Amino acid sequence: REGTTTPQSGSTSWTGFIKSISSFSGDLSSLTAPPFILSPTSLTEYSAYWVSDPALLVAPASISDPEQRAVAVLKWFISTLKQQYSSRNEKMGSEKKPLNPFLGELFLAKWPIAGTESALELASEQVSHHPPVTAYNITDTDKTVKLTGYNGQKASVSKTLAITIKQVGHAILEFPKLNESYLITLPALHIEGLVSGSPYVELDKHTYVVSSTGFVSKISYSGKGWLSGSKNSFTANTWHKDSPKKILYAAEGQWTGSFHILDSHKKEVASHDPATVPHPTPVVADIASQDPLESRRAWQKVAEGVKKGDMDLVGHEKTIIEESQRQLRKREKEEGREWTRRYFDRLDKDPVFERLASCVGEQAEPDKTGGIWVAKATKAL
Ligand code: HCR
Repeated sequence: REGTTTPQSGSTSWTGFIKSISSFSGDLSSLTAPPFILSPTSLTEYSAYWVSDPALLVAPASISDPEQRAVAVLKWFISTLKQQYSSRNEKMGSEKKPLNPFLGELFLAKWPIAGTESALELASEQVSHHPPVTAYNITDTDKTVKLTGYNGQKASVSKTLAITIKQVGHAILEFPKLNESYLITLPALHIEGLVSGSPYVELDKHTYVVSSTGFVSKISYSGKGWLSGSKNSFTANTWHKDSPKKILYAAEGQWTGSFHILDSHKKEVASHDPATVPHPTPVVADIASQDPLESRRAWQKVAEGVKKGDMDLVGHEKTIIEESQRQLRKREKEEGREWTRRYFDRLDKDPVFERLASCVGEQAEPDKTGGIWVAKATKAL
């Protein structure tokens, strides 16, 4: 059983939802989901999932050997997958449809780093509404680590009514004091369990984690097949770009569970057990003191409606937000200007991405995300 939320079978809302999936247009926000699979959380908050444990994200910065740093980055990356892709199942019983962020929406959060005076700070911003694109920048007070990226989704529906999602965008992890950067490509995914009313995410294809020092990791994903395989499975291999056939490290397991990274002699060099590491919740300002563009403040009444299952309130409050967004866009058009993004700049090409992506034959798709989004150099969080 994948989740605990089951629709009353045959209920009108469920039937309507299945119909809405079959006539799906490719825009996830157009899916009319029944109240029990609506989330009170906006997609801008999902950027926080990159920090499942602050210590794991900053750990590579204090490792002196580049090869061992690449292993620590691989460990950190795999450890984030559980939060990113299965935390709604664990907290709310099934995957939920997040609130669709408006242009300029912000989610600002912090995490203290245990044992230090430093903290990780996140600025997540909706940089495009059509197509929907969220950008994020996470950095620590001491500027030893910086993770910046953006993502949009291209969705389609299969004949078996699974929603297939290609993520567009990427993340760049930098250790500025070491002058080292990593490209992280994003996995594809699909939503299973829709017909049975317990949706959950399964990852597809692969992720590359490519270091400027030449180490490349490929994480390949698979799920439970008809005859074999386990849900949420992965295998990972690491090599150096100059000797692609020589596998230096390997790992396999379930990204929702514990895993071990082994060297070529099958000796364990790193391991992770999500049950034994803390998952501190990010510190977010009180709603009353938040900027009006901050997610929890802007969506407060909609979120109340979702939690109470009061769809009239949800509809009414959503219309207020949508109408005010329409007015803003109208005024911008009349004045011949566009919305100013607070934390991100748009590029046509990013040389850091180009250099790292060439090692694995990846290409940016700026036409699908309204550009390539990078953190503004001067903007303090
Ligand atoms: C696909 C998804 C929205 C996008 C979410 C993303 C890809 C956003 C960026 C994060 O870094 C990682 C991430 C994690 C989520 O797993 C993924 C969401 C899962 C479901 C949601 C769909 C829009 C929900 C469809 C609604 C179903 C339940 C009917």
